[in-house]
Amino acid sequence: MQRRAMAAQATEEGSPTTDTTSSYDEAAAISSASQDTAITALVSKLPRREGWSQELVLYKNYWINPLFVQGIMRLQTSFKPRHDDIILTSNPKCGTTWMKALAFTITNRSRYEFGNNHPLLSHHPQELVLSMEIHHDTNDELNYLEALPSPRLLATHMPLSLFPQPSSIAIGGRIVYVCREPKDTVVSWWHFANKFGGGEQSTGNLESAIDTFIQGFSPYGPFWEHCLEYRRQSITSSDKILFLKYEDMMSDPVKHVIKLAMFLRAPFSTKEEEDRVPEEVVRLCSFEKLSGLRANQKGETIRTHDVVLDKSAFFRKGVVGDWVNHMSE
Ligand code: PAP
Repeated sequence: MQRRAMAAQATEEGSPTTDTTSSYDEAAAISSASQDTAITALVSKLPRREGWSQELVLYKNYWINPLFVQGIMRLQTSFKPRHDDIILTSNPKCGTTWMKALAFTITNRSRYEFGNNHPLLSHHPQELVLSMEIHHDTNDELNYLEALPSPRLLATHMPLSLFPQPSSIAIGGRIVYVCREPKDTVVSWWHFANKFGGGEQSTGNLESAIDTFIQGFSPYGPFWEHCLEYRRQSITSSDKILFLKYEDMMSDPVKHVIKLAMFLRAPFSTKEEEDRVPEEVVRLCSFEKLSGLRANQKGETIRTHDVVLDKSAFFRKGVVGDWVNHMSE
């Protein structure tokens, strides 16, 4: 509840072609009373595969944790997009935590100064911006999304093709997508999965993880299809989708923070730029700053059901090209 309250407070200011299931249409037709049971039943019929630390099901051509598919189905039946929604998206391990911190800080900078009381100093970025398909277990709990004041700052790993209809961007909302070098992404995932999945015993070695990742079998994979859905749409609708790369952001964070603020309709004024506010945002949200905070080192972030993650698991190295260090493994 604390996460939700915090998020609410903060917001006050190549595509897959083969359809493997008709679950979306079926889910849409289910009455809300029986929705939770029906959704569980639908997900139980999806093709399953083991190989990562978590079992994944194939839903509309994407391999996703079954609990998150349930969340997506609930969104598809119940989510009400708003014209001013901001949705942060990415493949997992591509920079979500960083983007949550940046977007939160930029859009709330008139509300929170960069001093000791800034929420980022006491709250994990994952608590400040909620992941749409992850932080709820039943349809009723989706009501918290409805309760958030506008403009809402939300996040998801959903592919664009799975967005609830009408899609947020169709009615004026905006999406920020972060893409990352897949070799660094799979290395990041593998370390992350080892942490919460019982080590290499359940995850397998890095080589086998890379093999399955390349085959398209990874959480929210296939990786490139996920990226390309957003990339293509960002080219035709650049006012609705901002497509960023983790490596570009790392090489010139200030430039990208200015660009991000512009896209989020919260541009920095000349005075703010003179006062080096963009640099302040970069500093506050940097890996070095965030990973060193007690709020991000101690304790657990409860995701959903019995999956519990250490807060520190979201901060490992935060560098470009770490895959090179794993080539001999
Ligand atoms: P998620 O998909 O589970 O939300 P996400 O935040 O997208 O995870 O990715 C985590 C990666 O971002 C980690 O990369 P690494 O394993 O290669 O180190 C993490 O270290 C990195 N990361 C977290 N915060 C920052 C930050 N402020 N700046 C740069 N990279 C960061």
